[in-house]
Amino acid sequence: DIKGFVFDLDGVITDTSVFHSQAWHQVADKVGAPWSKKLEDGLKGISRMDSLEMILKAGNLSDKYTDDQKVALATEKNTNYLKLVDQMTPDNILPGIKAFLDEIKDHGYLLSLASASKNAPKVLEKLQLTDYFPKIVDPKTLSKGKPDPEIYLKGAELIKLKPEQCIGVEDAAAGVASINAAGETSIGIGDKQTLKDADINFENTSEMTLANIQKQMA
Ligand code: B16
Ligand code: MG
Repeated sequence: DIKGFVFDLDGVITDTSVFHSQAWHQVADKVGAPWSKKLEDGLKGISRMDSLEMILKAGNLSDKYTDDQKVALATEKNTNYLKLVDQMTPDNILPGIKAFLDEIKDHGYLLSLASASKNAPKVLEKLQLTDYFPKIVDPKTLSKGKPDPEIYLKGAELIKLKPEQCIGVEDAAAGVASINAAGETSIGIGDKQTLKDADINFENTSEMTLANIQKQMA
């Protein structure tokens, strides 16, 4: 029986995936790496330094920068990203998410957050959702990022549930792979083709209700 939900943040609870993309696009332009929809999608759920590596690789530029220069580029991206985060309000919560969080809380499900983002607590604060997530996986404690199962396994552990008692919710292919490898039920939000490995798919967040989930699990 399902007893809890492990949530991704960027692209599921809020539209920050657009901000991440915008800030990375600036870095790609700066270093002269080609930007594409495929690269943009591939960066979703991927840690900050791994994201930078993917961008540099796309432009065959990995060897052109020292480690210090790479850290500087990633820091610049984060500074630009945080400027966008600073302007966020609860209006940036994606449609239906607040209602869904209330619905699952009312039904006694447990909740945790499995975001790769080191900025997750700050984003939750901006959205005024901090109280919904007393349990947050600290990405600094991870040895491997998504698609490795570690982050979703920790999300379940934090709420003292077995993976098979949890549903993971994701907008990224790497995240769905992580949920599946952890042995949880996966919900993919967004393009069905990109998220074809998800057990349950919703085109957008407003479709995510307990009734719709039960329909798809039956
Ligand atoms: P930061 P999620 C991920 O968050 C984002 O999707 C990804 O684009 C970002 O690079 C990563 O967090 C790290 O974020 O630079 O803020 O630590 O989708 O796992 O909630
Ligand atoms: Mg995401």
